[in-house]
Amino acid sequence: MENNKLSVDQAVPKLYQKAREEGIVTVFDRYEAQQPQCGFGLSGLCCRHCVQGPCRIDPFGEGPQVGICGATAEVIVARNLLRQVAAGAAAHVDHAYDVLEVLEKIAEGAESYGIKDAEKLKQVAHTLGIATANKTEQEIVKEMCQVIYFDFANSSTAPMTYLKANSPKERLELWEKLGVLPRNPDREIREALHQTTMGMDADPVNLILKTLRLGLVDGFAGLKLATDLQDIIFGTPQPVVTEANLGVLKEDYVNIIVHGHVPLLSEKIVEWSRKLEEEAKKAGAKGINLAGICCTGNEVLMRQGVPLATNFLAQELAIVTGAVDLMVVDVQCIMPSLAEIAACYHTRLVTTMPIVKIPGAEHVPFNSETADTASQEIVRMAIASFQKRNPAKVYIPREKAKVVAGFSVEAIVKALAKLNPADPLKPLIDNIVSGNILGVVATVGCNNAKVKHDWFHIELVKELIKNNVLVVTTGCSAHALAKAGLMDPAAAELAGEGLRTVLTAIGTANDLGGPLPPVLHMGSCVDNSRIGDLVIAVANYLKVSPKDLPIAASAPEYQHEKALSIGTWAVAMGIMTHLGVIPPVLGSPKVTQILTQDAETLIGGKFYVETDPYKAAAGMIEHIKTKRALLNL
Ligand code: NFS
Ligand code: SF4
Repeated sequence: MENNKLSVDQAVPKLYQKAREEGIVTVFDRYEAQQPQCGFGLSGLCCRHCVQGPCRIDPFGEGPQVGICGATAEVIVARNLLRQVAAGAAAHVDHAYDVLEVLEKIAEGAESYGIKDAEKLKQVAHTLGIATANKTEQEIVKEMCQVIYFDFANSSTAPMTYLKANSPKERLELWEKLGVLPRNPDREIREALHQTTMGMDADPVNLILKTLRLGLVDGFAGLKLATDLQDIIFGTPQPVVTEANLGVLKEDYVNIIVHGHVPLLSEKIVEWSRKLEEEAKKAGAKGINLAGICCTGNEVLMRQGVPLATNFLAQELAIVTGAVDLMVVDVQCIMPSLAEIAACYHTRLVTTMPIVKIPGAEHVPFNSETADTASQEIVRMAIASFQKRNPAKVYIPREKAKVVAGFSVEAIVKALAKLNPADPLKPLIDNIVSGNILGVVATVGCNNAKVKHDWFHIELVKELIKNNVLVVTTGCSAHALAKAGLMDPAAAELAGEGLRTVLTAIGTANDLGGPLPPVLHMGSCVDNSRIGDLVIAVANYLKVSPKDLPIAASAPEYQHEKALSIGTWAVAMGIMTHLGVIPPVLGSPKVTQILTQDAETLIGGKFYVETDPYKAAAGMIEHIKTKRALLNL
């Protein structure tokens, strides 16, 4: 691929060039090798749900219009989408469940983890209706685990407790009316797989309603549950100052990269990297330097100030620097190609989870029992690896940007309280009402090899902030914006005048000596629940539904099934959700129409597909203005 088409991140073409010279194939090359991609797959018109298939529907009406069993384009597309959303939800729920199991172990007295945020523990307990007075932390945790486990064991038709406890009444009533209230999350995922097997549901509308239900499973049993429990165990993020991009790697330090998603692993690697610093010095390094890739990078950035190395699409290039002594991974978004690339350098790739093994990587089993011993072992492996580094192969790009991050809802409220201690949300609302802030857009999700790396995220966001739209962000979108310098308070100068005034007022009230950055980093992809919490808080404050707010969400460069399930949750919440990559549904005009049009009347939110960042920004701004007008703003 031509160097200037790869990425707007300047570290990428340099490392890509290095990879080429060293004969290493990366995601960019493999993407080219896949061209042209199959039109049936792109439009969602291929079914492999039984072995009579694969069946394909001809979108141009000349070839077959039904599969061998008689399934139509509408059915095949709707079934495929439901399966993707169910898979995304499964990933997040499994993540949350892993954290839940550790929380239970803490209550039983396990010592590898503890409770860092007792306030959050109490707050979550209250939300679940658990009294906390005169109870020890362990007692509260035990009760909380019981309530949450009940959701996973529930065999009745009662809706999920965790969802009921955390949703606005108006939404609950609507979801009930539409029949999309999820019961036991595991059962919903199982049922979605069943419903989409051969000879099952042939009603696209029924399939889409189930998709919405799986979106709610994702939002509450996945995102919200994971974030809440992680905050309890590891602390709720507060503002941190750090840096982003591969320039954070250090030549004379042991460089360890954490990659994956669940902070159970990455937090322990942070802890042991700090504790074993002396051993690294004895081995000839100046110390241990940690950096993160993908969402676990966001987790340790938000709570520990660990710098971001890079995001999804450049994960291989981190290794191509030749300066990474060890990369340790847990689950999700880990390219299998990493092992082959690591083998070209001294880099050790370490897998840790029973469900993620990669031939060529070393495997160190990590769980709540082995957490400390395994982490020590991994950090020591990195120190040993440092001594084998080949300086001739090292190239660390200089690119890096200053990042101010750590904006949990709690941190945002705390910052706003400096302006109005009695009523912290009021300054935010007042500025929305006055038009200083036109509205709020959340940019989330991944990189996708189909899109010039980081380009859509950055162009879209620059356009939004210029028009006084406050941007909150998570996931690999947050990485992109961080690397582009948009989380540096200095970037406030790119914001429109109204937005800049607000950012400066909040920054000054908080003694920051300048404005807040125009883009607020709210965390990992599961932390999209923080955005959900903020939306609900503002809606409750104004006594309206989330669907009435001047807001939108966007996944400009998404690739993962998780992004589809998150997007479905956002739509179910009533939020217009932009997709910058065309989802595989265009093969069904009916499904496309429901998702992009009818959904709005049904539930208040809809998908908005636009592959041009400037048009997408304009579309979202127009949407925001419409919502403002409806609120008489
Ligand atoms: Ni979200 Fe995170 Fe990145 Fe996409 Fe992957 S890391 S959970 S899925 S690629 S944002
Ligand atoms: Fe073909 Fe129907 Fe089997 Fe799908 S389920 S592969 S459409 S026969």
